[in-house]
Amino acid sequence: MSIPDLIKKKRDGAALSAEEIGTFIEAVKNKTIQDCQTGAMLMAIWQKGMVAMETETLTRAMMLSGEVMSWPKEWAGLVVDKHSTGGVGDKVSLVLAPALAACGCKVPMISGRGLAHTGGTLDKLESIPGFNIYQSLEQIEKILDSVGCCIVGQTETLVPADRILYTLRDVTSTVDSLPLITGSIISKKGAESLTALVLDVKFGRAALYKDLESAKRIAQSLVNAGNGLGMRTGAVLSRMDTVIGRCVGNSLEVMESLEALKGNGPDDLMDLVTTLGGLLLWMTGLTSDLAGGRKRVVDVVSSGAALLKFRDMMENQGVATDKARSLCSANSDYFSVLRKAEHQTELTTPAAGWVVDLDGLVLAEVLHKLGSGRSRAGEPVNHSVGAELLVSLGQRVDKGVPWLRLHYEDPAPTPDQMSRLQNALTLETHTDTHTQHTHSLVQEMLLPD
Ligand code: IUR
Repeated sequence: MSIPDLIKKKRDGAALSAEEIGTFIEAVKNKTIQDCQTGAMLMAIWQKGMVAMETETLTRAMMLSGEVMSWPKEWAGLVVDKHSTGGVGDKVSLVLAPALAACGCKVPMISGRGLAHTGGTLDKLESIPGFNIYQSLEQIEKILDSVGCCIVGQTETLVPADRILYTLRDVTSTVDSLPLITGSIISKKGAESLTALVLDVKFGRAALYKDLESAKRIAQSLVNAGNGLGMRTGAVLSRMDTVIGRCVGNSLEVMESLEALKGNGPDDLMDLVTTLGGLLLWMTGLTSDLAGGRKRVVDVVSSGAALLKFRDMMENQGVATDKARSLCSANSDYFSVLRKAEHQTELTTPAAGWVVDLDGLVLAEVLHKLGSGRSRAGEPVNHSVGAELLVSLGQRVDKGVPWLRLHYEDPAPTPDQMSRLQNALTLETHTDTHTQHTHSLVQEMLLPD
């Protein structure tokens, strides 16, 4: 079938066969299709959608457009990864990858950069001087062999069709399509030849998906495609309204992750890490149930084994030994290695009361404007810009106590930005009506059949 006929078929709402999807992806990869035709096909898919089998076929065809990793046979059953749809203060990967390596898994974690208000794991790691996220497939295998985990950027040879399609989705308003998002995310995970994959699909005001229902729809589509490609795939639906942990901003989040690996992680962060890690350990069969998986993750953090994996990963990815060791030492002076912003200022509580809300989206948007994130791919970020929450949800506070420490450089926050930040805090001043807020982020899970 010709490309115009394929576009017409999808435009008219029919399901494309495996052969037809193969023809389309092959043409994208070989650049024998015009961009306007690809754009038209993307719009047809956006409008008419795809049934589960078509989505799976699209995902497989995209995966096969480039190199598919192959691992030593002794690693069979051990290769795992996770994907998050993006959050504020989401440093889960920095704790989870070394923890899973300490449990005996192989974790070729391919991560992304921050865009708009959400942070990116690669930007966080690049705030560590010397950390090199660019590693070849050979180097990835070498690091996995000696350490067990690495966190790297997308390599040129994996899923070339996604790079082309993503660029065109961006300029044709077709990013937010269930089958196209599924194909993009799962094809890249499939090319890692994983045994098991866990997805952290976030919902809430600071997430891509604002409500649980839409998050569940995408989670189910991702889980179906992942399992269809032969990876044991599960998903966790987690709340994203406030901040995960206490720090937002690249250097500050690395510092908080190191504290977590030293056993001092905030409860909400550790709950996510142990749930996602526990699920993966269970799906690989390394533990017989989720509770056992969670416990293994808790144990490797408590024993310091996960911290050592993080140290070894840093050293294998270019960080000087003295710097890596200094960051991992007890009572580390983090800012002797990580860059501290030139200025700090504290915001104080306007009244006494209970902390009932901290708006993570407002915080992230202001920090983004102050340079912690980027608006266009390729822009530099200021790793030192960020904020530390000095209070927790549910905490009783007096009037005039510091609740947020802002780290900034140039530009300095404007009066309007300072007032937006102040309004991110909601206090309940009628103490007799106060009810204790629980803060568990995990709402639901989708497990493989
Ligand atoms: N991340 C991806 O890798 N692909 C997508 O389409 C989206 C996020 I949205």
